[in-house]
Amino acid sequence: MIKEEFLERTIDSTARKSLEKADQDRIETVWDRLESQEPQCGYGLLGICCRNCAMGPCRIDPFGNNPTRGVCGADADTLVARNLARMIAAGAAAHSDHGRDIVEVLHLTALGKTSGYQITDEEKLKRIAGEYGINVDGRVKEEIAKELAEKAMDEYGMRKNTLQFAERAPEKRKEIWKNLGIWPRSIDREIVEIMHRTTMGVDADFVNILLQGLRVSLSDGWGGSMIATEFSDILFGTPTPKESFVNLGVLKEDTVNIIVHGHNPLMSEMVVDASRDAEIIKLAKQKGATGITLAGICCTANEILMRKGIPVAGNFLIQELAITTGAVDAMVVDYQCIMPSLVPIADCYQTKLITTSPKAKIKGATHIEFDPERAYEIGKEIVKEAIEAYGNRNPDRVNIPNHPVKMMAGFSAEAILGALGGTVQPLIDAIVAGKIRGIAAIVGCNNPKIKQDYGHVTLAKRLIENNVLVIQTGCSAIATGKAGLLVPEAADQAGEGLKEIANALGVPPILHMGSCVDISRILTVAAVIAKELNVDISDLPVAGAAPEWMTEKAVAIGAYVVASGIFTVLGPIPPVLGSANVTGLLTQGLGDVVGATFAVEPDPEKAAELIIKHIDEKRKALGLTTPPTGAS
Ligand code: BF8
Repeated sequence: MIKEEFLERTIDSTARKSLEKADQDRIETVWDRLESQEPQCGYGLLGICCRNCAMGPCRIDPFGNNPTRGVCGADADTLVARNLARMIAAGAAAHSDHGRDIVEVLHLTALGKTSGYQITDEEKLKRIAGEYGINVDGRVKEEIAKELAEKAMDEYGMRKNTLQFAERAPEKRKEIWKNLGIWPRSIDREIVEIMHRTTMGVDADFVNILLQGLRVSLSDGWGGSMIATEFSDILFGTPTPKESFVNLGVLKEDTVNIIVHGHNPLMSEMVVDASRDAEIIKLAKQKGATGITLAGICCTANEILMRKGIPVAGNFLIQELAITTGAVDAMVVDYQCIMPSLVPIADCYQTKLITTSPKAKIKGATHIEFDPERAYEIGKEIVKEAIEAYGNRNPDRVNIPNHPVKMMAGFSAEAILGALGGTVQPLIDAIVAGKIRGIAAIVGCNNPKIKQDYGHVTLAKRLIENNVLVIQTGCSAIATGKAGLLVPEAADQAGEGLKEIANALGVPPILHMGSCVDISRILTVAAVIAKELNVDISDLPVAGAAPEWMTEKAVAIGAYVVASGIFTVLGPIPPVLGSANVTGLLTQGLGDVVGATFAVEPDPEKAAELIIKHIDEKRKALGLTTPPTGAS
């Protein structure tokens, strides 16, 4: 019998079993630490505290009593807007710096200065180069890649003054951005400008601050994230549909088990290749293992799942529990969403925790630094460390829960278009006919404040039952994968119309489109559909949701999705309620400005209703009749 409190923490059966084991082994987890933080700071939750100068820290009374202003005189509106803008900037920085690393490696690869990398998708290289106005005729791929990478590098600086991929948006959307003065000029510039504007004594107009927040978010969605996605496809291949498995059951008792965790595929791709190296596999067998199992956690998992079909051990809240299985010989991390708590847990189970990025060291972990010039050799070194650690594994402490669940992933924009015969018209026809009521993107994290995966899975189920095609990325996609919804057979749980379309195409009713930077793939598809219909993105029967969001990256994503014209429902409340003006702008005012707003709805059942209502309103405005609700 699993303890009631563990049933409340997660709906993932493998996580529940691992929580039991963690408890028996006296391992402290993220849920325990959340409890020890409660009650959390009310000022922080409302966004009305400021540490931006040494006259503070300041806070503002949420009930309108004194203090109503910080020492400098900033009021609640300014504080909340500043704090939110800094969250957006931090999130955009994370995605965009990931993109920068990809651009650098593409550049070095073009110069012949890397080991293990190659230009895998030459067709895509030429297509993207064409978008950037680069002549591709009669040139070798390395020459084109070098010029393309250099043009992208310019987009991080201040000479070019525009972002190429923003041109993908429909004309009406581009006009909105230009008229509002939020067309992104560069990636780094917008982020730096937020830091400038929100330092002591600069921008104190909450509307002005938030507009810059939208601009920085656009430089992420249509800039850094889109570059990360498209340039990764050039290096590692554009994803195509493939089958794999998910949950902690992908680990095996008799193999060397390696988990890659983090976001950037540069290192994890090399670990994948090294783990398939015949000489390395031989070494593992010499140590008594039957082979090497590689699995992923978080978004680097999604990257190598999408392109290589590598199985997924779990999403964000699984990282600690994976180690408590006692079966992980090495966990290899790059950056983002990596809990420092992994160090003491890894120590308990003789797991090698290996950090690889100079940007993300953790005290107590083994650091093997990523270097693109020796990337493949480093990949082999890492796998050898895992093989060594396998020899130290204590079989008495191993407990791998359950059986893995089958899943399908790999739905890049190109793969979706390919499945539809090269054009979005069949998708549009299905929407017009009401077989597909609309499209909802469910994305984002796990958050221990919410029962793990419950928000994602419940919302996805309700939407597909109502013929809403669901597209997903990030930890959200892993959640529905674990729940068995990312297989074609799950179409049986969809409404009749969606079921018919999914069955005809042989795809699940929920399409896994990749990692969080791959939300840019969703923007690309939305832009293609809007252009085809000669409308704006905000006219489409489309919505977004982040039912369990947690990181600053998710705030940046929410901002660019709304700024792109897509209504978005958040589960957890962002720290904005300390300002009625900011809250009003985000939930209502933005509608008049960018044609979309945020809503907050922690209950996924109600969130589904909000999304369906929104989709039906958009359908009506397009002159499409609303199909009967429900059910298969
Ligand atoms: O970039 S969904 S917990 S892993 S932040 Fe992190 Fe959130 Fe997961 Fe991916 Ni995205």
